[in-house]
Amino acid sequence: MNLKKLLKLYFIMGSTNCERDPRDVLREAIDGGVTFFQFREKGKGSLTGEAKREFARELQEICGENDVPFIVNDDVDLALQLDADGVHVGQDDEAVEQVREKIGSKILGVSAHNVEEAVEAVNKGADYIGVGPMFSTETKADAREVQGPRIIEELREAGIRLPIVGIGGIQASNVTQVIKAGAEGVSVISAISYASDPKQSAQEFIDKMKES
Ligand code: 3NM
Repeated sequence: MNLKKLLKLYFIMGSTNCERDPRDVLREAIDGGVTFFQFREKGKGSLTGEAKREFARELQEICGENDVPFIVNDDVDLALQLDADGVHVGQDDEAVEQVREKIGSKILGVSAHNVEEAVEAVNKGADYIGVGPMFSTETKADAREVQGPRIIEELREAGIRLPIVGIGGIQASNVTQVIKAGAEGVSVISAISYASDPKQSAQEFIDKMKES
């Protein structure tokens, strides 16, 4: 498995991120070229307990049918129950080394917002780093100040070699800036989940990234 290649177009979604049936949105997004998927069930009105688990299972199945890795945000127990391909944690979630111990060789992604956090994530066993917000976003209520793609250049200059994905406010129109700054790929929620045509939106991302 080539993680760098798989991280190219990393779609993230939960039930509160779309207006249509999320299963259809995911299928269409994968048809358009999504290479990696994170189940992120967060925010007001999100599912919990068995309903969350069942929903996750359905999305996992769609990913499995299409050879797209299925990653669970935050919920390590759910990832283990479902035998997901990996887990993504933020700075306020469970400690990285503890998560690594629990998930063994599964993929481990960590959100970082500066060089210090990124170096620590690398040292504690992350497989890739999510860095943001690249641009202004309304999807994450507690997102930090916009950093811009420059932060990715800084991480590369600081010697971080791990795969990096940019996140936050990324659209087909600004994706090349993130790739040019040194990211392997981009993580996207709303530009795909709310698109009237998620397949076309994903295709646009792929086309733009081919040009950069
Ligand atoms: N994390 P959209 S920004 C989940 O900066 C998330 O770490 C961020 O959603 C960070 O693509 C963000 O709709 C939201 O802007 C990304």
